[in-house]
Amino acid sequence: SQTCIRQLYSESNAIPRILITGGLGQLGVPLAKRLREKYGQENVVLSDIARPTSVLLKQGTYRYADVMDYKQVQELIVNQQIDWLIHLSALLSAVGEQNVPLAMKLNIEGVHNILDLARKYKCKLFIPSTIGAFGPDSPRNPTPDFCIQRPRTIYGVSKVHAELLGEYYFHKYNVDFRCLRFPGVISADTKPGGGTTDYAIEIFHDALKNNSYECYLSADTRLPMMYIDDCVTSIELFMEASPEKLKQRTYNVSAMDFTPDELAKAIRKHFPKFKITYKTDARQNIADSWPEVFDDQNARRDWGWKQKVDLDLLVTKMFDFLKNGKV
Ligand code: AKB
Repeated sequence: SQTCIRQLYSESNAIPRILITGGLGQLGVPLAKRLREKYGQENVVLSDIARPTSVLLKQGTYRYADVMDYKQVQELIVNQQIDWLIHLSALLSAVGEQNVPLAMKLNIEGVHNILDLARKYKCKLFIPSTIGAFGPDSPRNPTPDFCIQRPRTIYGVSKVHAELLGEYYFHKYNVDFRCLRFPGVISADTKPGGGTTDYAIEIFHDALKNNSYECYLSADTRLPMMYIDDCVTSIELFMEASPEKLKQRTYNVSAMDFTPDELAKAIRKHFPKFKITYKTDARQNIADSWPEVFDDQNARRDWGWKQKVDLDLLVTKMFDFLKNGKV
């Protein structure tokens, strides 16, 4: 049970105190929930620059923290006795292209601050990367962990920067840096955050509301994807993996891949009259430069990554949540 796990951790004196930055985006809230169940509500601090809902405030500690403000995050790490930093703050691919200066500040300077603080306070550090860290010169089907990376978005460039700098801090300063490259992550409880893979979330909302969806990617645009629960599990497993297991510090993880046409077919099993139409925009160019199928065999081999949710189960879970407010 969770109590036993907590007891075990406290007996070995290793229960971590965790700070999550950018915690009010798509990943932070479900991740905090999972980590609080495991390590205790009092050991996970969620932070962001937005105002939290009162429901969220009841779930545990929330602090204002702007990752571009070094001293503010430093103060939080010191006062809260933080051992693990989970750095989720970032502008995603589509919104990043609309505000490159902000993306550079947040995604690059923010990472510099966090890396330096992880070094100074000997924190274990997790920074997510993405399929967007690859580009038109990368092999797309499948895309392995190690290959050419020449992304064409500021988001992708900043994520390659984070991967390389994190690995540099690991080799140079022994910072326990860990990084997973995520595919499009699909969840029902937060609004899509300005990514290229957002269609795979919006489609469920529109299917319920209008029984139709106009997709900004073409019917045959294949992209790797993952359900939020699997994403959270991958972070949990990876952060807990003993260092000897890690043969590298940055791993691809994936769960499935599909096209808008295939997703629409899976939705029609629930709503036979569901209609999808297509009107591509600038996000098509981004998707065309990204992996179609993600090769995550190293994560599976080294630390036991395995997804639970496939396309059909994903569709069922999304509709269950959106219709009944539960998974
Ligand atoms: C995006 O589309 O920008 C993100 C991602 C794949 O990293 N969801």
